[in-house]
Amino acid sequence: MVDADRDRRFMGAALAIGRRNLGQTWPNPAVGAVIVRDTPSGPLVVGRGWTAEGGRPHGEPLALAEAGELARGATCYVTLEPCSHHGRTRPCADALVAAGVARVVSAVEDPDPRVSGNGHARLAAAGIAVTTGVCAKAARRDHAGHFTRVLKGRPHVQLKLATSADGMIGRAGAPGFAITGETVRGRVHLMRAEADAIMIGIGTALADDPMLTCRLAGLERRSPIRVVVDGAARLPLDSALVESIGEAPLWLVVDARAPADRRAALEEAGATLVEVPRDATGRSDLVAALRAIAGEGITRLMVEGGATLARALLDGGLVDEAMVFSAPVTIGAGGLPAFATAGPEAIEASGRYVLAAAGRIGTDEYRHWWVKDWE
Ligand code: AOF
Ligand code: ZN
Repeated sequence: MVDADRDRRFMGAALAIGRRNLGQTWPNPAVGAVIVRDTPSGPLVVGRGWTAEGGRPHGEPLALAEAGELARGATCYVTLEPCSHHGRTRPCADALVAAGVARVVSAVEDPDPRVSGNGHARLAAAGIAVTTGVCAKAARRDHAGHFTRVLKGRPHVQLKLATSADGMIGRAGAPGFAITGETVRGRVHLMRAEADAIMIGIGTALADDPMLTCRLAGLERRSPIRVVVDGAARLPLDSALVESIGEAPLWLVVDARAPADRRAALEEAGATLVEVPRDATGRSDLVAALRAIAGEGITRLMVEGGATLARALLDGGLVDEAMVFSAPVTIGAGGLPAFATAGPEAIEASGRYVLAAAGRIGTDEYRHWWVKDWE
């Protein structure tokens, strides 16, 4: 196998294990590291590590610990530039040097100003052979939360939409009306598990009374933080969201419209209030809301509805990724249109997105869009 093929193959393995803790490492990125030694019978993986829940330890020291002495002279494949700053632990670059690693293959430079090229430079200065940019596009997408938070001061926004054949996302007076099938439901819960937080508008909260937790067997602990844009603090105390606060935190984005007694009651029930200004239309300022949420450490935000919030985020150029499921059903009279004024074709028509993947999940089709910035 030529070296470039081999590098891509092991970086693929590092990317796959790095994704294991997506949604669990905020405010840090979910990084994967694989340590590979040459043996007479071919390359052998001697250590694997991925960023731990809560963001520490980082991936590299965990992989080095597993490799032990076998790391000496080996190659480390890592999905993000090893850090060079002194946090609570020593920099990963220094740990790689101390372990005697001969070569480091890294996917992409870390945009964090504390690192940003210094990690690679530190390795090279210690005589380690450094190759960068292997599988960079895949790594940028996996670390889109980290990149967007560091570079834009807001979380990466992933919009999830499920529409009927006639472009509806629900039926008036039918709360929680399921458009897509059971297999898509599983995929959506997996997307929830890989998000740091999940956001909906108060209209959807009132109409559907959703819980927004991940209810896949074994992944219940991976429920994201639930965020409701609820400017006037209207969420009822007996809503499923408030009643399930013990399972996953609930944050409410409120503005000056929110009455003091409602704020106090919701806080008393365990919700966290995030106060933002109102925008020109009198609604909660979404840019400010995203900035505040990123300030709390959220890097990956999934948005599950409804049409008003989806439209506002799309119009604001704030959607980075969109997963659109379409079901072969027709809603007809009483249907709620996907974007209040337009269908998911608005994503395609905007010209801002590329189709990253499309296919079928169970009875439904999906189209997965990514903003062009990540090309
Ligand atoms: C790595 N490997 O697995 C991760 C990295 O607050 P600290 O000290 O944990 O540092 C957080 C920063 O470290 C974060 O902003 C990002 O730049 C980097 N994350 N780096 O070498 C890892 N998760
Ligand atoms: Zn590190």
